[in-house]
Amino acid sequence: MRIKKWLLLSAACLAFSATPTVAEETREFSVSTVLSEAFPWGQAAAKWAELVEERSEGRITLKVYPNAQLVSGDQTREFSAMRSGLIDMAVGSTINWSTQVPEVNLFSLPFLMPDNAAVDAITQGEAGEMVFNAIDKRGVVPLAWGENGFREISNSRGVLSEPADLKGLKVRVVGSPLFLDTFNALGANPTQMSWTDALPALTTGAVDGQENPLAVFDVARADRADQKYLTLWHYMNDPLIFGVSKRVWSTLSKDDQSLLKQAAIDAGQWEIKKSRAELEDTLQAIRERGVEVTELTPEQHQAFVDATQKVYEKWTPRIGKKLVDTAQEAIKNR
Ligand code: X2X
Repeated sequence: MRIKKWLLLSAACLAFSATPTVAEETREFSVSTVLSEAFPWGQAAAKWAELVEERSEGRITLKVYPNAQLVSGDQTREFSAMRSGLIDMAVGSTINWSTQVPEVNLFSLPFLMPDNAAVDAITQGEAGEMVFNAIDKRGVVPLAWGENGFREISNSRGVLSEPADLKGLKVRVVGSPLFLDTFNALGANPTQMSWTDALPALTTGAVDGQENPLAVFDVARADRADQKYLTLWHYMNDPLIFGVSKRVWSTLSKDDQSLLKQAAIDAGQWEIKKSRAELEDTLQAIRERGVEVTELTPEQHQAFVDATQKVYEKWTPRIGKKLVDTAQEAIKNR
């Protein structure tokens, strides 16, 4: 009897050791995005999934859920959902994560980054590392940068070329408090709402304007939602971050962690390059649809910069003075 039991037990052990180890198991993870594959943002996530599938030889599948559907459209809850393990991974905007990670408000400081080189000086340098550390401390492992792009303002009312033109303008902004301060400083009347509600609100005229990168304006056909006037003021850039919930990360082997990270870096670089390269054509397409595009003179630009300075006074302590200084220094030396 004893021997029989022993034999059974060893057979069970053998069977157990013959099952695949964690590293060899096939696994599927959810990846949240706000915008679908019709937009560069969704394409960044799709590329990540494609590279991971290829490099893991089908062992790891990233299933992309666009339109913030895993948080019922409430994009500002994406980060906390990832932290709590409800979402495994995300390619997310710094704007949408800013309520949980105050440091990423850095990128929303008005007119901080004048050009792509300024964006890269932050993300590829010490300031970028500080931002990644802040994200990591809050339960998400940041792997790589992508880009939603410079956000430009559009509206249905008329040409915007100086702060006075924004007076009383009802502008849809994302649900991040810094945006209220920026648009209040400009005399506008900002309203927070999720992206899902933005187009209907523009279409019905509940709001007059919105701000988003050109690619988003173009693909979402904001011109059909009465957005006839577009001002290229480049007031902020909206980077994307590829992130993984720590709960998931800790279950991965070192090799799989590196595989995911390298694939995210490659997908991010691919998407940033592609988005920037497409910008001219996108602008052309928008113009051809009859949208009146306004470019600012240096003086007009400066008037917007001056009008929004108090946002820095309020937000620099919240973001962290050292981080803001480091970013500004990097921009100066770019
Ligand atoms: O809601 C927006 O404006 C969008 C799609 O750009 C973001 O998620 C930040």
